[in-house]
Amino acid sequence: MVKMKAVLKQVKIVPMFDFFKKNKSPDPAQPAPDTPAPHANTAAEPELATQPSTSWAERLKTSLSKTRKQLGNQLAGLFGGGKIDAEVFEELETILLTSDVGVNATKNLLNDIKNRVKAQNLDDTVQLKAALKAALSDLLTPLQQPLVTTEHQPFVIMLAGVNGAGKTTSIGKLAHAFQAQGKSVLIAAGDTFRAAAREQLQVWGERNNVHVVAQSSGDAAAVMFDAINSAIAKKIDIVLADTAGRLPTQMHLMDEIAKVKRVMAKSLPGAPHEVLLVLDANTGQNAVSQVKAFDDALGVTGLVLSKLDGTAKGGVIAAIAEARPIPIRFIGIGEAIDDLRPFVASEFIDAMLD
Ligand SMILES: Nc1nc2c(ncn2[C@@H]2O[C@H](COP(=O)(O)OP(=O)(O)O)[C@@H](O)[C@H]2O)c(=O)[nH]1
Ligand SMILES: [Mg+2]
Repeated sequence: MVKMKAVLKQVKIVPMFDFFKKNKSPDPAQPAPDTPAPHANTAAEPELATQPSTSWAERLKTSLSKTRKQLGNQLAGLFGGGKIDAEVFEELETILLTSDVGVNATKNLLNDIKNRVKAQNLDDTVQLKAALKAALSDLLTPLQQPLVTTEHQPFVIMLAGVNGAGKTTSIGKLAHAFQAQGKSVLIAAGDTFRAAAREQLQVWGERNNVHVVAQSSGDAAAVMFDAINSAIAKKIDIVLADTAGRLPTQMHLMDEIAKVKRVMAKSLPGAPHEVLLVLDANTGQNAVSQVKAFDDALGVTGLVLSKLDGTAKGGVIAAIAEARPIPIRFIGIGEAIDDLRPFVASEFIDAMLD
């Protein structure tokens, strides 16, 4: 509870339209541009996806400082100059493995780097950093596919994840961002396991002019049904559906969330249009098992990697990309309302390594 309150407090102090720089002062007479477009280099591509603001890049860097210490500093030692030999690769392997990159991603990144060393005739370790960055870029850039919400109205986004992953916080941040783009938002308080969670969302919604559909009955499927029908009637642009946290090992709960998803489709064919899995970066390799389990149960279409601030385990992003290359829609680097942004691979790699 304290957590959502933290977000609530931030609503007052954080500049309202800081989330997507492009929409700092939306003109109601002019339709606001949509969330980042899917294809790079198109006219519709919002500035944020390709031209991250300096301040955000700096904040990302600050947030990833623990990961950078874990990964970047060790690599700086290794890439300090000298002959590239088997020992260097062995040391690189150890650094990647101890930085949560995971066994498979480490193996593939090493192969990729070795190929680059051969193809480009690299002989000094100072040249390895660029090779590693290029290999990481090949792995992560395909996952840079910002969420597009214009194709459906309402566009229904379901959030899933284990307890404490950052679902409700992310919903607050997303509601704020969509509103800043001039979109109407409705929240479905589908975490019916905790009454306090529902009430907190309702209070937050009232203060921020976001309609919150909740039910005291404790039936998440009924909440979704109500929420989607209300969104259709009110011509709402975005529905953000919160769900109760669950462990992938609790099969009955995984079945239940799959049922919640099916009810959405019955209320509105095609819904949910996006199934966002929220992952706490602190969980390291465990995040990989979560992606697999939730994807198998729900068909995850996008990821939110939260809490990158304060964790040394940011390297897990590579392990996730290797295990299930699902688009990383957003990354979260703090509890403030504007601490969630679309994922930009190059920016992320720079923040991890430089
Ligand atoms: N530092 C940090 N904390 C976060 C972030 N996202 C969420 N949190 C915190 O994580 C805790 C759990 O978040 P919550 O949204 O309630 O998780 P839920 O159970 O998945 O709904 C709260 O204390 C949040 O403030 C983030 O990006 N960075
Ligand atoms: Mg929650």
